[in-house]
Amino acid sequence: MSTYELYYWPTIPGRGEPVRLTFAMAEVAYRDMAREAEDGYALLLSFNAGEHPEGHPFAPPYLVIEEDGERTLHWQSAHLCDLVAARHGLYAEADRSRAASLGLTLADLMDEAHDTHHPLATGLYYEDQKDAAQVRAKHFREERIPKFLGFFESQLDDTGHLVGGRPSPVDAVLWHVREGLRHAFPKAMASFAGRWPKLDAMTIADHPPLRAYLDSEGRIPFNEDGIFRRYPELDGAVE
Ligand SMILES: N[C@@H](CCC(=O)N[C@@H](CS)C(=O)NCC(=O)O)C(=O)O
Repeated sequence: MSTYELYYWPTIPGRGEPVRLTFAMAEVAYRDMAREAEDGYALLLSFNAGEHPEGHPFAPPYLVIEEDGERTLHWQSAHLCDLVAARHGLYAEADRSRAASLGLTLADLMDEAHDTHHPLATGLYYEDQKDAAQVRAKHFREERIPKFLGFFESQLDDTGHLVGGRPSPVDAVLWHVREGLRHAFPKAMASFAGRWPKLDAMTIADHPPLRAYLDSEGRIPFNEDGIFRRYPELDGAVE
């Protein structure tokens, strides 16, 4: 019997959300430690500072797995998704490398979405890098969104799935990223309507446990502290 503890910033979906979606698909219970804690930020900061016996990870999300009395520490969001998916049979072993590759590509896309509002440095406020953000966001809207989403459209099979002809966490994360892009760049995404029909048709309705999670309080709405931020000045229609 394993128990899972997820450690991630308590008020944003961020890079914790792919992991939460994977747990939801697996229908596996986990504790969302920073959201349970009285001061979730302090908990994360102490983990970042290497003050926990499990080890000193680089950056959240972190996952602590306890098994047979032994606690092990893991990090890197795409790796955590793969770990949970593989442990709970969410895809066949033969599909694991493809699923992991697609998951890492989605993490790259999330990084680039983040960098539209923080193009110079994560440690600077958005207000201190607004001019560079305008340039970065224009390139993201006009070049990177089409490259990434066109790629994912080409990877969806005729049943609308990315891996093994059945729903997998990689589908859930792609769906989430599509929703995030629609939140952050509504005008740009409206310009692309009809360009990627399989992506547009993606739904989580074929997976009731996922729907239940999305309708629960566990799901944190997109907000302007996270990766997908709606800053109208960074959005615009694409020709
Ligand atoms: N590639 C890592 C990125 C982790 C990351 O950047 N985490 C953010 C929160 S979303 C953070 O707190 N970073 C602190 C830092 O990089 O110093 C992943 O996907 O897990």
